[in-house]
Amino acid sequence: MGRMKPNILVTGTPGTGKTTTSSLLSDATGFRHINIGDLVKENNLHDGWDDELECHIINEDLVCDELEDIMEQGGNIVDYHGCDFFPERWFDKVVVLQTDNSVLYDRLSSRGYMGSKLTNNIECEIFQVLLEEARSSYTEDIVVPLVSNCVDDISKNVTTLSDWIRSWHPTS
Ligand code: DAT
Repeated sequence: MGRMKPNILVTGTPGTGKTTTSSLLSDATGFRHINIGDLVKENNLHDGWDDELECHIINEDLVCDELEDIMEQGGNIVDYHGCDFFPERWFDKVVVLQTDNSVLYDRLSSRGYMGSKLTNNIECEIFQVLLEEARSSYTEDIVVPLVSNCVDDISKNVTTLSDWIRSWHPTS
């Protein structure tokens, strides 16, 4: 039997607002917010620390194993700055948040990002890496880019996605 509630993936370059948006969407819908970065840390689903990229080396197989049963139930909002290693069948919608470079630059700087970590992320946004990754990993009609430049955008996006969740029916 198919799931009775949809699963949504919220992806995008770090700083585009994935966690803020997912958390508010979770409040609005009662869906479970799964922050992959936190899950990896809490459950040790990694192969150590990458000094250069300053992040955990995520073990994608362990993450997918950990989430399989939960995703099967539906009702999940998954939040991660990558999207190409999840099983395609998990998601009914893939949201790619996008932020203007200058706005993103300020956000990441105030988060303490500097040097190559800062420029790598800005380049990731300029070259629309996550949008490309989403489009090559999922069917085109479920991938939606959403602008996330200001607080108003967050509210709009949460409303759009809550409406979509409410109108979703198990199909097929
Ligand atoms: P992400 O999870 O994509 O890394 P975040 O939700 O942690 O991003 O947001 C990073 C910071 O930027 C945080 O201080 C909230 C702020 N922010 C995010 N999206 C925003 C938006 N659309 N307008 C204003 N501030 C935003």
